[in-house]
Amino acid sequence: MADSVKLYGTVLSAYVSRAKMALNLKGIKYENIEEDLSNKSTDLLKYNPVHKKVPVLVHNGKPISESLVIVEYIDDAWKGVPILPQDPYQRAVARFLAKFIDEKCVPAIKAVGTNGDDHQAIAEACAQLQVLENELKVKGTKFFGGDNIGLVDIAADFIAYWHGIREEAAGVTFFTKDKFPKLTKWADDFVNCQAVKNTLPPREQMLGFYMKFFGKVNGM
Ligand SMILES: N[C@@H](CCC(=O)N[C@@H](CS)C(=O)NCC(=O)O)C(=O)O
Repeated sequence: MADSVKLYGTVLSAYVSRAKMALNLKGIKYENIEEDLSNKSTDLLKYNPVHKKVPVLVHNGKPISESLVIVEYIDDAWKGVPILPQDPYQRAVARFLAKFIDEKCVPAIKAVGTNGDDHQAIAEACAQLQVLENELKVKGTKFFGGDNIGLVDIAADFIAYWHGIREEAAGVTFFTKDKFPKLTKWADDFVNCQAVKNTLPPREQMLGFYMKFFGKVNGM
């Protein structure tokens, strides 16, 4: 019997796109179920009762939550292009960086434009982005995963696509080619990958969301 693969998500979410990228890399067909987060479905609440968040992947009736756990699950459950390195040490390094992105880097970036002291917030965000810039410099590869995208690239999807649109809406720019030559080049290459392109929300829709978020749009 064919596998049943369902993904509960929302189109604007960078977390959900991570799961879609991993599914694309493995060439897995899946049913995309769009959730209304202001009125969560009984399925979502049943499948992710702890966090009640998307994405949730349901594989043959079994739910998996948390985007990075989902990406690793997809890599374990399906053959094909590997998403994590095979070497145990390199796997640990990839997991470390993915965790760093979620716990330090992206929160620092998201603090820009929302906190009072932007100067301080920008300095902190740049310090965290510099860690990734240095990582690419030392590796000397196109992607964090080498020649092809892997766990760290997928984990950093927000930096590659969402962040630039957020900067435009907030009217604050610090992720520039001058400051981050490797990371900005990586971002361009990443969003142009076949497995990534069709998982990204339409730019105008995303911009509209952030304009509203930053209070730049009246009556929305
Ligand atoms: N750590 C989670 C974060 C997922 C997350 O924050 N999802 C958001 C959408 S972008 C959500 O479902 N929010 C609903 C809520 O907070 O009630 C992951 O990596 O999957």
